[in-house]
Amino acid sequence: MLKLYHVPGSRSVRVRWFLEETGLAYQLETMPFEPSALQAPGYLEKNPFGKVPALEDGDSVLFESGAILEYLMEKYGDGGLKPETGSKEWERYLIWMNASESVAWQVAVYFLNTSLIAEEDRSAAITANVKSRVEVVINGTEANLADRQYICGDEFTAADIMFGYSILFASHFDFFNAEDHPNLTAYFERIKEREAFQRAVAN
Ligand SMILES: N[C@@H](CCC(=O)N[C@@H](CS)C(=O)NCC(=O)O)C(=O)O
Repeated sequence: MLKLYHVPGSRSVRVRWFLEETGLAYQLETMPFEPSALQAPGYLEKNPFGKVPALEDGDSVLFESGAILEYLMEKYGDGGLKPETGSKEWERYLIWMNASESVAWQVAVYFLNTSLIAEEDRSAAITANVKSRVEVVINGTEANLADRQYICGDEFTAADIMFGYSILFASHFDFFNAEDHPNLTAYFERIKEREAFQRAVAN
């Protein structure tokens, strides 16, 4: 059976969400968000970066949330979560799958510099700089959602799992609101209504 190494609330939520959407059977190995667990030699054999998620499938071990989703779709069928190759939706799928861990993840630098590191080590210049960059990404997402229900089109796809988790993370900060970002706010509500999402974020 598939075994997912998981820290509640972390990026392993993406894999759990995918597994819940598709109904693939899995076993959850819940770990503490601590270097003693994530950098333990036994776990570094599964994810050499010392991060979650990792997924065990027999003698295969995968890491990187996007790679795991692609692996599961290729190996076990996509569960209708991948647009048809060559379609406009597929073009957006490729873009937003990748944007989820690149431009959208600049929010993490903001989090680091406003919460995680000691106050005396924080830089107002870095905070202001990254904030303005994240705002451009948020506005670009708002525009993308102007004429579609989901990130690639009117169907929910794995790109909504990847990007939806990035938006979940961004929602903990003051980056978007219903007045200035009605499309993104409605999208986020639509995502949160999904039962598979709700099961994935349950601890
Ligand atoms: N690009 C990786 C990022 C994985 C990642 O950074 N996971 C975080 C939790 S959201 C983690 O395990 N951090 C532990 C640490 O950095 O010590 C993915 O998408 O799987």
